[in-house]
Amino acid sequence: MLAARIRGAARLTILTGAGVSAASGVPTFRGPEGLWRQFRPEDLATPEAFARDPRLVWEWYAWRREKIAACRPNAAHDVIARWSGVRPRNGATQGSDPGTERLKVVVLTQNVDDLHVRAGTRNLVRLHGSIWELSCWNRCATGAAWRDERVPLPEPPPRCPRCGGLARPAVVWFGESLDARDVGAAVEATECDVFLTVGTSSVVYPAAGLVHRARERGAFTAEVNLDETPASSMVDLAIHGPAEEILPAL
Ligand code: BJW
Repeated sequence: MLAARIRGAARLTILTGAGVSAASGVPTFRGPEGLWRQFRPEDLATPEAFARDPRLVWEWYAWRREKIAACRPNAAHDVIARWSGVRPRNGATQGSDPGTERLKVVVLTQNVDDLHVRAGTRNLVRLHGSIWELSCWNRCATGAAWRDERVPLPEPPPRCPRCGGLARPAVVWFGESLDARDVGAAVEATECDVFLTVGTSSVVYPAAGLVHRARERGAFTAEVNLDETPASSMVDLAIHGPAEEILPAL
């Protein structure tokens, strides 16, 4: 049913969360093995936490960067990359999957691991930023981010190369606004034929509200997740299973 919907669609929007990277070995946030079982978000993922103890926050991010650096995109990232219109990561000269030639795909991700980038996904909006980018805590030079992929990071906490002040991970913490352009692109992408939400607990806003908006605008909505989420009862189709198996099967 979902495959037929996607085949018939002109515009497909996919919203992804930590569950998409779980099979790659990236820890999720919620659930039995989730990061929030071990750590409190208010101690590590808020501007107040960083202001209080930047070294502690950086130690946590440095640990996560090391874990993520050892991870590779999995079959779910690969399928999403293919649908977004690129050649597969192995460089084979295949085109898009049959029936998807005219499909316009927008991928909205809450993940900061950049595994979608490494899989070659096009039209990607990183709603919560990237763990591989840093920005100036003092917002010198308008707070523009720079890329720093060094693992391990020498002498955390790292410094801003422009003003010498503290650098921070260029991710979106609780209580912080998402980039207005990213929100605009995400809202625009809710104007679609099929809206697919994959591997997200659907509890963190504003991302969690996008599937509702897509449905209001007439999209066929579907969820792929191991478990029930607050979105399960409102989507047109909820498929329970691992994204790395369901997406290739689709
Ligand atoms: C599988 C699988 C497999 C496993 N296959 N599935 C409106 C209402 C209520 C509250 C708010 C609201 N608007 C704003 C808020 C406040 C807040 C919020 O939403 N709070 C709620 C938690 C209550 N939002 C914000 O503060 C946001 N800012 C904002 O809106 O600014 C304006 C504003 C501020 C304050 C008030 C009002 C307005 C910013 C949110 C930033 C979130 N940041 C984090 C950390 C990013 C940096 C980092 O990584 O360190 O983003 S928190 C964390 O949660 C991370 C994730 O991107 C995000 C979502 O998590 P996700 O991806 O869904 O992961 P999990 O672990 O929760 O779920 C994984 C799922 O996968 C599970 O369901 C599994 O079953 C499944 N799964 N393996 C398929 N193999």
